[in-house]
Amino acid sequence: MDYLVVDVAIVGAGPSGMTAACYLAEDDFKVAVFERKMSVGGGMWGGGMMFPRIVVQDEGKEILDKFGIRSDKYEAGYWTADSIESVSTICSKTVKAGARIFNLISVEDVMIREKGVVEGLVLNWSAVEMAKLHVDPLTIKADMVIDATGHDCEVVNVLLRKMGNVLNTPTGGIMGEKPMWAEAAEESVVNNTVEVYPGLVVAGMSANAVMGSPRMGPIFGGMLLSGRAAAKLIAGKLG
Ligand code: 48H
Repeated sequence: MDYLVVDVAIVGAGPSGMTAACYLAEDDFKVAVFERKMSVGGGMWGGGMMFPRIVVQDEGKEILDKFGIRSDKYEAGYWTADSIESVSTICSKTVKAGARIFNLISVEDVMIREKGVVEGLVLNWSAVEMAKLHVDPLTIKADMVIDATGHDCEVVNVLLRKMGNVLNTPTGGIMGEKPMWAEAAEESVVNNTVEVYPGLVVAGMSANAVMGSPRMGPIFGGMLLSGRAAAKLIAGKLG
């Protein structure tokens, strides 16, 4: 009941979603994160090909340091960190900063009314979704929403299904994720962290999928930097 109206609603508790949540909560915004799975962390637990290490570049290390995650220098410009320590620490700091994470909740739709902007989310239990039960959902209201759902950019997908090609992209639609190119992808993911539709910001892999940029494998610095960029953009808008 306390989270039916929030400042920012974030879909997906992967690295980009939790990082955005942490920065926004530290700035005293009321933040709810909705995560379909039982566990938070998205694709970060598995590191690179299930070796439990993530790689970050110098800029990404700033965020590891902020969270207090230990890292080792691999070579000039690149650092590695334990993926389990990374997820568990980011989660702990995010919750302690005041963000509320709701796991086992799936976002199935957006709320758009007279103003024509995204002003909330439509939620259901993940168990209902998995069992394909015909159970009507509930809504929550948010000043801003972040799609941090990873490769599938699910919130943007549902928006397009309902509203047509209305995005702030060259075609108005989803440009589609491009093949692996780590260096380019890491740079573009921060630039792609934008408001793609009024009230809806994309972050993390969702940003690269929507804006037509490559993937980057186990380099996770961009996910953290994109989460921070989304928080900064929203803090600037909401004041
Ligand atoms: C509730 C949902 C819904 C929904 C999805 O995939 P993630 O880890 O996302 P990012 O963008 O923070 O990080 C991406 C990274 O893990 C990755 O995949 C990389 C770097 N890949 C590079 C490459 O080359 O492959 O987390 C997204 C989270 C997950 O936990 C989902 O369960 C959750 O979002 N989610 N939650 N409602 N409709 N859709």
